[in-house]
Parts: sequence; C-alpha cells; structure tokens
Amino acid sequence: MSRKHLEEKRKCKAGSGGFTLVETLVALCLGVLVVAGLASFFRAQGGALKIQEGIVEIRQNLRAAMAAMTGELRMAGFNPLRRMPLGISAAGGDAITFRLDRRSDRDGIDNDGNGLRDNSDPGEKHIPNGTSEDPNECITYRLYKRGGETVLGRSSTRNGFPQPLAECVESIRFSYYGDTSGIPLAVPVADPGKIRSIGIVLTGRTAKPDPVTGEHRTFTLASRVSPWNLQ
Ligand SMILES: [Ca+2]
Ligand SMILES: [Ca+2]
Ligand SMILES: [Ca+2]
Repeated sequence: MSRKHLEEKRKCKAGSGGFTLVETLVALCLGVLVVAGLASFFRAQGGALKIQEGIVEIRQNLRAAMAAMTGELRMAGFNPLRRMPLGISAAGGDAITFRLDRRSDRDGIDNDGNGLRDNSDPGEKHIPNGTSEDPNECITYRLYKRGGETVLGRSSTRNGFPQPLAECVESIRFSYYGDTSGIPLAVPVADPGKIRSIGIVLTGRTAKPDPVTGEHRTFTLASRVSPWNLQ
C-alpha cells in the first residue's frame, strides 16, 4: 500500500470518529428531553398510586366503621329482663342514640353463684341487670369536628364525649322505617318506638386531594339494619 493511500485512510478515520459541536448539542437536548419525559411519567405514576392508596384507605375505614355500627345497632333494644323499655331513644337524620342492657358488673352480687362477682367474673360482666346505665349501654353515633376535620364518633354513655370511629368522613345519613313499605319515617322520628329498621349512608373522602383535579375523591357506603329486638 502506498504512503499516500495510508495517509488518506488515516484522515478518513479521524473524521468519522468524532462529533461536531452541533451534533453534541442536539444529543444533549434529546437526552434532556428523554429524562424530563421519564421524570414526568414517573411523577404521574406516583400521583396515581397515591390516589389509589387514598381511595383504598378511605374504603377500608368506612367499611370498618359501617361494620362496627351495624353490628352494634343489631343489638339495639336488647333487654332480656324487660324492667323498662329500651331501644332507639333519639333518631335524627345525622345522629342516632340507642339503648340496650347487656351487662351488670357493678351490682355487688355474685349473680351466677360461682364465687366470683362483678368485674372479677368474666362471665358475669355480661349478665343484664335491667337498666341501661352501665358502660356501652347508651350509644350515640354522630359526626363531630376535631381539628377542622369531620370525624364519625361513638359515645358509649349518656352525654359521653364521642370517640373517633372513622376519620375523613364527609356525611352520614340515617333513615328509619316502621314497616316494609320502603317509605322512611320523617326525621327526627317523633316516636322512635315505631322504628323497625335503620338505613345508613356513609360518605368519606380521601385525606389528600387529587393532584390533577385538586378535588378530594369520595366514597359512599350504604347499609340497612333490622335490630332483632325491635321486630
Ligand atoms: Ca345494664
Ligand atoms: Ca359470679
Ligand atoms: Ca354482679
């Protein structure tokens, strides 16, 4: 191979192995665009995931609260000794109070004759005593405000302060039925003794707003209870 030919080949190699300034700038711009696009994609994915997590959380909270409420409402009016009328005592559109007699742990008597009395006897805690003045015998469900948030609360005694049952609650609506016609009684129900079943519609919202719309997502749960002792 001649010297001239080798020289031309070297020049050719040197020219094809580098990038011009314009090529480098274009490549950099493309790289920045790709990275920005990926960042935007993952940010959107992260936002969508957080929304889904918020919805799952509120669903679980509302379902747990509804299960607790309906389970306890089924016991409304439990009154085996029948010494006084017990049942729903206040029936409003956004609050309900009901009574039952499920325990007597303060009467000082060994009610079942096993040598143990009141709180020292696990079985005796659940012996009714004819009144609804024991803990967890006069129960109210209603919404209340706590630190600017609306919370579903449960009080376990007459005039007791509510304890939180579910947070991020938007509204609760109780409806009351005296028969199977499907027509609800006017609230507040003037004569709660007529109530045979209770409808509950509970609406909650995500703790944080949707980053795209700026609005909170809501979730509504409905249930109906026919307390055994009110039939
Ligand atoms: Ca009692
Ligand atoms: Ca006993
Ligand atoms: Ca006792």
